[in-house]
Amino acid sequence: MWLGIISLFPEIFDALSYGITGRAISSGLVTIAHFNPRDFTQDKHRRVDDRPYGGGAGMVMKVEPLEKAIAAAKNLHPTASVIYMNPQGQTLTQEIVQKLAQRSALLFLNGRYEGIDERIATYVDEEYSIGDYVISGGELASMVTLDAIIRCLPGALGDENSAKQDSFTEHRLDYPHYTRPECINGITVPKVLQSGDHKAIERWRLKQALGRTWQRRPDLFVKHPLTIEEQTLLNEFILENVPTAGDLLQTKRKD
Ligand code: 9D3
Repeated sequence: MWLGIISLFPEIFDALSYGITGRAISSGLVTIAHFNPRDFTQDKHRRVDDRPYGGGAGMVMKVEPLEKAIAAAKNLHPTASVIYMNPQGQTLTQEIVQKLAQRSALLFLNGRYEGIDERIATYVDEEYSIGDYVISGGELASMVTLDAIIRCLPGALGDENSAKQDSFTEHRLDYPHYTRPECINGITVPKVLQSGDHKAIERWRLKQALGRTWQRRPDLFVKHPLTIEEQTLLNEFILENVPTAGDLLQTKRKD
């Protein structure tokens, strides 16, 4: 997969060279090409921003350096879709990420300051936000999106991790994890995990995942309803986790 990045701060993307994304890059699974709008300026001050028409605080990214950066990228990869990360875009989901991961070339356009001149919109194919909170520019949003895309690529995850995400793990929260030692501060590892009974372990994990989803993210059950088998497991979880009289009297509180 070819990934083009248009940014005034290409160094931000150096963090992709660690871990899963780093291995995907060094193995040649992904190729990243940077285009800095500042390199496409003509004036001696290399200006990439200017004051907004109509006045007000902040600056706006100028059209010409962005147009030239897009042209340079499209010259290398004419079919690349231009993705503009901005707060007005559609909120990114795992479904969108999986669709993006199927493309052969993407070009990420990153805004700084108050954003880009609206006339660049004619070059933009898709716009995404990473959620309803304010960050300082498009780069970190692109990083999140790139990481999510790259780990979807066949061969990006190590062999032991590569078992493709099933619909269950995508639409439910994870189950609790434990490693050695067996006892820490009086809290022990659930016995079933040490039983070697793989069928029982699988069932326990499924039950915990459903229980935690019910407790913390019941909204996930609206879009992805419980199957009959899941409902049975969740009922068991609820019954097994009914607060005791001691819990209700708060006799165990440490504060
Ligand atoms: C505080 C400035 N805001 C005035 C109403 C507008 C604004 C401009 C530029 C808000 C954020 C930004 C920079 N953010 C992004 O470019 C961005 C972003 C985000 O802030 N939140 C979630 N997703 C994204 S994608 C790109």
